Amino acid sequence: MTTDSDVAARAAAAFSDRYGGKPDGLWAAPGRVNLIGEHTDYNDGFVLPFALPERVVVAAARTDAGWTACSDFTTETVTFGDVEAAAPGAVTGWAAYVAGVVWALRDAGFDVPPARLAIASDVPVGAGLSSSHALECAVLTALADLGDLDLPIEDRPRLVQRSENAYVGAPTGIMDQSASLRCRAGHALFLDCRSLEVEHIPFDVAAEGLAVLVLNSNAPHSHSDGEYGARRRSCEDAARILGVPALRDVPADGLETALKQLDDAVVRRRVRHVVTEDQRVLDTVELLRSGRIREIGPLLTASHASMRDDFEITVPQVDVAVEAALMAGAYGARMTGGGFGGCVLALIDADRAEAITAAVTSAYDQHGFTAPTPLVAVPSPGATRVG
Ligand code: GAF
Repeated sequence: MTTDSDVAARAAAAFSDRYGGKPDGLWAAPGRVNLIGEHTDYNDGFVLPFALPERVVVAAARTDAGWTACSDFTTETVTFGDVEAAAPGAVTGWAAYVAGVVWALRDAGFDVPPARLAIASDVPVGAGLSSSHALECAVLTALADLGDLDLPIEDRPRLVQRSENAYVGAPTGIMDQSASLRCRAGHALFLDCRSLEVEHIPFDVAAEGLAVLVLNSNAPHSHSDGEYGARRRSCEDAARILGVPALRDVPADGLETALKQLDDAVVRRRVRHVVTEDQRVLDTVELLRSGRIREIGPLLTASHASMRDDFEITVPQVDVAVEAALMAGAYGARMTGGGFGGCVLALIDADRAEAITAAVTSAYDQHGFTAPTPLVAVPSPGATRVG
């Protein structure tokens, strides 16, 4: 068996430690950064994420009955059988992400193989880089292979979303699973969240002397689940009032007319964010298709302003990071992910990563914030077998 990274080696070692022997295989799924298109996925709109090199790796082997999972970040080993796998919510904590995938597969009629799983990860947790979706996608990929399930790649994101929505209980959209499962190295994933059609858009920043710097604001996520659900309900209510299936159906040039039909100023702001953000994704894709990477900078920054002022999902830490990165020469910067903390991304000249990190760190220092944690995000492949 070959392993292609420390994380894979850790997963294999965790398997041997807890269960003895060797796994049947190793499967990896990455975290993601969303280049642009925030809170548009559950509005049937457009998103443009790319996968990170940071991954969850699952070492797995078939067994006789039930499912057992352990992870190298906890001493806990969780076992569940048919009963728990049939009852959303029966398994809680980190293992819910494993049980949820088993449940979603079985609920869709698949004969899921009983298995032992050992998990390792280097996706930062709680940073808005989709560590939990990476775990679910790695588990799904492992179980699909182990059971030789006839499960086309296009159908996999919806199953992971069902696991997340109905078993784990988080009302998330379809972006993160699609990114983790379907991204390609050197490309961003242009996803139409209604049709689920994808286009792999070349995004070779290094070839242009550029980099995407990701700074974890280390801001604690507060009430993020409740706020996320509230934003989602507000968008769905607005679509109902406007008489459209989803906010995606409000065209950018019909925005002013739509806003006049909405009495509530807060709802008007939410709608303006979603409609303008969809258009920014389309504009970004157009620029990338013609190789004009630097020119997407202002769209990234406009996306941030829209999240800050209209969708109201930023916190001071991310606003300060965006401002400081721009002052230090970034072409554009924005918060990425669900919001209320998490990470900021900045499109920068590759040789400016240290200088821009230092500028943001110094601004954080002045505000009394905990220093940000940097990583340079390289567009990487989606979920795959790695050993
Ligand atoms: C979270 C969700 F999981 C995604 O579905 C998406 O809505 C995102 O927030 C905001 O764009 O990552």
